[in-house]
Amino acid sequence: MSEKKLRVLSGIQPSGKLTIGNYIGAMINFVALQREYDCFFMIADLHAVTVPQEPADLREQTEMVAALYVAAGIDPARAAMFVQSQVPQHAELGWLMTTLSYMGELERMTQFKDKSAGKEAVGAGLFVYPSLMAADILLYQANLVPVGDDQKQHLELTRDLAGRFNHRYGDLLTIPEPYIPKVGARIMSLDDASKKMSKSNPNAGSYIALLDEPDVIRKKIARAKTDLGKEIVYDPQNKPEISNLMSIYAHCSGLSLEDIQARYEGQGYGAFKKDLAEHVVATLEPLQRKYKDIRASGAIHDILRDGAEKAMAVAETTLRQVKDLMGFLLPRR
Ligand code: ATP
Ligand code: LTN
Repeated sequence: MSEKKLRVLSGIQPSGKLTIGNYIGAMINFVALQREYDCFFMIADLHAVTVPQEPADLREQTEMVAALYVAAGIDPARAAMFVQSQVPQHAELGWLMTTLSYMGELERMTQFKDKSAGKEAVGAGLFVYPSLMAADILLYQANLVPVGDDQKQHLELTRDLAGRFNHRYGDLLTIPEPYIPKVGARIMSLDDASKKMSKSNPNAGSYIALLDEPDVIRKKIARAKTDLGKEIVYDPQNKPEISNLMSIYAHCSGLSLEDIQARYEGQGYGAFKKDLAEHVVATLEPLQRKYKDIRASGAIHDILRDGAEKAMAVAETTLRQVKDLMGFLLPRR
């Protein structure tokens, strides 16, 4: 019996060097889901330009994210990998979703509040970012969206917009569910565990980039902030810094938080940090090797071309149905 596979869509912005937070919060799940779902993984370049990007950097970072997808284990034969701006239906449905969005609900988005705080000139793109993200998801009629915890609110808005569309114009759009990891959905900054680790943080010491050299990783972990005291216990409330390092440890070693706690009983932060650095280095080493091979092969361009073609076929079908229901005059075929 061949049942239709459920759909998955997600994306990462090429707005800097991908971090271990992107990896643990999102990419590991992309790789896990591709076996059972019909997957679309996007490089969200139209989202990245909601804050200024140097053109040469944007191009380089776009290729970098694509190669990291493959290096992390995304199989282009199973999952469509594509660049958002190469599938123009995103921009078009993005506009339609903007017209369906309310100012009030966009004003409540914490990502907008964080990214616009203290800025003199705030780009309008940053404000309507969630409407474009809704379009990304709804174009593919995605059932599941693997993301880190910080995107939960955007997913809620996507669900509201899909419901609003269906109510107003007819039942067309699939209401998506977020898919958020139980541990590691929110990896925090190494210099401040009250902020999420972010690739656009100007302090490179605050994140571990997936392509950081082993010695850089060792240094960053050695300098990572720790809490008062010296016990290795998982207690995000009272020991946020060490708890964050423990979740990274758990992901890179395969050990549970309890195992880690038991292993370092009676030992200080020094021994723990040394071992943590080696686990992170060992996790990233094969990924970095694969990354270099892929970049050197130049294969990424063909992969992205095929991915965009596959994505466009699905996206165009939905866009046409949306426009028809909304009353746009469609060209005769
Ligand atoms: P930026 O800081 O430039 O806004 P970012 O590092 O938050 O970017 P995104 O491209 O916005 O990265 O996010 C890609 C995916 O990685 C999303 O699913 C997001 O939830 C996830 N993610 C990002 N940072 C973390 C983190 N610190 N912990 C867990 N998941 C994360
Ligand atoms: N806003 C996301 C990136 C993103 C995305 C998407 C994620 C853009 N479009 C669609 C999931 C589905 C972020 O991680 N900041």
